[in-house]
Amino acid sequence: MTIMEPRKHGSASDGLVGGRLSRFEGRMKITGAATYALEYPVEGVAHAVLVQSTIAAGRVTSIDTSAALAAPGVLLVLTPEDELGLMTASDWYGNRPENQPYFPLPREVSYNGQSIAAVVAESRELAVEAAKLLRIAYDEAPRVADLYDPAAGKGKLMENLSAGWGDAEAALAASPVRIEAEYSTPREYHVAMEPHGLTARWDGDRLTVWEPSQWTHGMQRNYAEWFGLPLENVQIVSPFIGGGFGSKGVALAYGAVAAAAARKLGRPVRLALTRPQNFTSYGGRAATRQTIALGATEDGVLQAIVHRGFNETSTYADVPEQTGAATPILYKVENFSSQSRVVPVNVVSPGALRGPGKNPSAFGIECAIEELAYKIGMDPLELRLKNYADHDYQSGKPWSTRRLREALTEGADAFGWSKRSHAPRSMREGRTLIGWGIGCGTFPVLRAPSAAMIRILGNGRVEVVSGAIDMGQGTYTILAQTASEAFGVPVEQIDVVLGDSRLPGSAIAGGSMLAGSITGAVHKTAAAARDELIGLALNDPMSPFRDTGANTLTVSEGRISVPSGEGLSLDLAELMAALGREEIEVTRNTLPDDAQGLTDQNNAWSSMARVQGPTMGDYSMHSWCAHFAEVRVDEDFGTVRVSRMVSAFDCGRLYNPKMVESQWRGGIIMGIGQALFEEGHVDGRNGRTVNNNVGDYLVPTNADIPDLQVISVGVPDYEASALGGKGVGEVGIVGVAPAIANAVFHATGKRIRDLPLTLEKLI
Ligand code: MCN
Ligand code: MOS
Repeated sequence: MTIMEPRKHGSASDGLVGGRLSRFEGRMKITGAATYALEYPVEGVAHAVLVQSTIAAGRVTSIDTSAALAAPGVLLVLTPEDELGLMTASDWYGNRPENQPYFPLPREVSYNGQSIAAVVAESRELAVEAAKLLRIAYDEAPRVADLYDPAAGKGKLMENLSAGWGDAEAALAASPVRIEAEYSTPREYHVAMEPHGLTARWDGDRLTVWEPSQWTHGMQRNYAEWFGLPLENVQIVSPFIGGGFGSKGVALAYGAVAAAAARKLGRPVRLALTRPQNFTSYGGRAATRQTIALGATEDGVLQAIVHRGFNETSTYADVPEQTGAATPILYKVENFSSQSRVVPVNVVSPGALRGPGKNPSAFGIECAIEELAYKIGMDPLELRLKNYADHDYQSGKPWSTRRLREALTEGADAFGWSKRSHAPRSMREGRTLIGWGIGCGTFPVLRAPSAAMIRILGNGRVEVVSGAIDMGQGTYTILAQTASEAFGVPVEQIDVVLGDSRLPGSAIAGGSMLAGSITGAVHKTAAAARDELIGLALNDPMSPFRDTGANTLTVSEGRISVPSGEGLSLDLAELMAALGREEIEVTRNTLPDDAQGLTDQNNAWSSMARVQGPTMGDYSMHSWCAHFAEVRVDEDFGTVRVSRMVSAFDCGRLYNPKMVESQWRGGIIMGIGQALFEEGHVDGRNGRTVNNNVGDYLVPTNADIPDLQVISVGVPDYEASALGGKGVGEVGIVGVAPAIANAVFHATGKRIRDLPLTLEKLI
């Protein structure tokens, strides 16, 4: 458990909700003072390394472990032969198959790079050396390489992800103007700075896991179910995380291997994935293909959208990357049809990567809408405004708040869009072609229950305590601000304790739902703690306020006072001393009244079962954005530089605009990477990810990133969350790639429909 003490920057109001308080764990992270999962000093720790399959499909027929076992310092070798005694855990929604054993090192090989063995030794180096001595024999089977492999077929229709209204096919056929094209995105990876790994230690039948986690309570459940333990016997410790981007939301096979090895050995085990293993031990964003057909009138009124999407998935799980997620809600359209299919190929199961679904979906529809604009000779901004959706045509519900019009118009003003000349290749400086493009983005508001604890200590400090996590997005900081405001205590007097599954339950830091959820819980708890303190001050026989005759008190700037301002006033430490109290502890949660009895045990926050989607209520609730991109393309070499971006967002109220601007910029930077560089290359001979390292899998560097201007056009949305904010963490990436692809078309006249926009596609 790490206690974070906020330090104040700038003005006094910076410490309240809406203030620009700086991330107070940032300094610890960049100076090395923050302890990451693999750095915990754990006595007697042994080191495990994974051995991964070199074929993409088939079976392990034998593993000769004799040489490895005889190597110096080797303690244990695990192979598919070993019965680890694990059971399959629940899925995200808390559904658990009965009596289904779990094999984290399976004999059946479903992809190249699948873990099939592990070697544990006294040091990591000894384990690495011994692992090379394993003799593995396979029975290889034919593999399906990717979405384009003829053997892949058309996949499986995901009925629940398909949508339709009106008569899209007929309306399309009757439309005077039509466009139809296929858009595709490659395999993309999270590449969080901190690689995955863990340290696992058993104390009798209690398991402690130091592992970076976006969801301590969810992962606690994973481990408990694998090992058949009561939830309270498992502790996940994760106070600092070097980025997750969706990859650290669930416990993964390597975690089961490390914990099982620790149990077998009776010794703590540390397992650090190599960077290449981070490309196959969990999945990134699935490759997608989608066709979009738009029908419109000659003056640009959309008549129909027909969307057909495919994404690759593994051969053992149907994981959707929903290319039809943004398509139905960005524009007003009376006739709509969308179908999504998953296509099994020999790859690790894809995962959630910042803006799952919405991201590739926006790439399709936002490119298509500009293709339509050029076809009818209309400004793409005007076309978007002309087809503005006044409500959600999919659910039929009104928007809670939707300031996408403001995002488009204010973004356009800040960008100088009116100076654009419409024709492709019409803006240049010498041999540099200049292009401008727009991409809109959206991300749903997800709501989940959370709990929090407030502790008032004898020394007058106030602790905010939650099992929620901070992977860099600012949870520590906004919770200090929330408690400061609700309690009436300056932010410097508040400590925030996060990142441990023993602490009160919290929503996942995923789906951009944590901030709205956990600020609601802390706000409620801090207000309750303040009321409890006032109650004690008024009623406790030892309280000096008993003599004042006051029937109410105020708490402000950390002082509790009679309201007149002239009577008795004590600071928290003085009051706690007078009351003879060491500590006052208040816990609350945001479960509805009829569900207050729920706990971890029955899925209050350790599964997604109680997460509410964007239309589970009277309104349709989403964050929105509009990106304006300027690119410069070298006419001779085809190199693309993003030279300027302006992005305007509606994310409701901002709890901390400084954090939010960083979140938006972070998303935009990832979007620039997606547009220009990112692509998992697979060796056609064996299905291996070739560029499985940060040297070859290109992500943007500082030199690739221009000035990024971000603008907030949101208004508080109290349908979306208790404090009026909508999700921030993911919407920033959504719409960036199409804005850049559209700008590249404007610059060059070449329409590239498959990401990334590399130079060989342009020359
Ligand atoms: N915030 C705010 N006002 C709001 C909403 C959010 O001030 N109305 C700020 C807060 O600082 C909050 C942050 O934005 O901590 C993100 O809030 P939210 O949108 O609720 O997202 P989560 O806290 O649930 O974080 C997860 C989200 C996701 S899903 C991915 S993926 C992602 C992202 O956050 N991964 C990240 N941002 C990341 N940022 C960093 N540094 N590292 C990652 O791995
Ligand atoms: Mo974010 S991809 O939902 O962790």
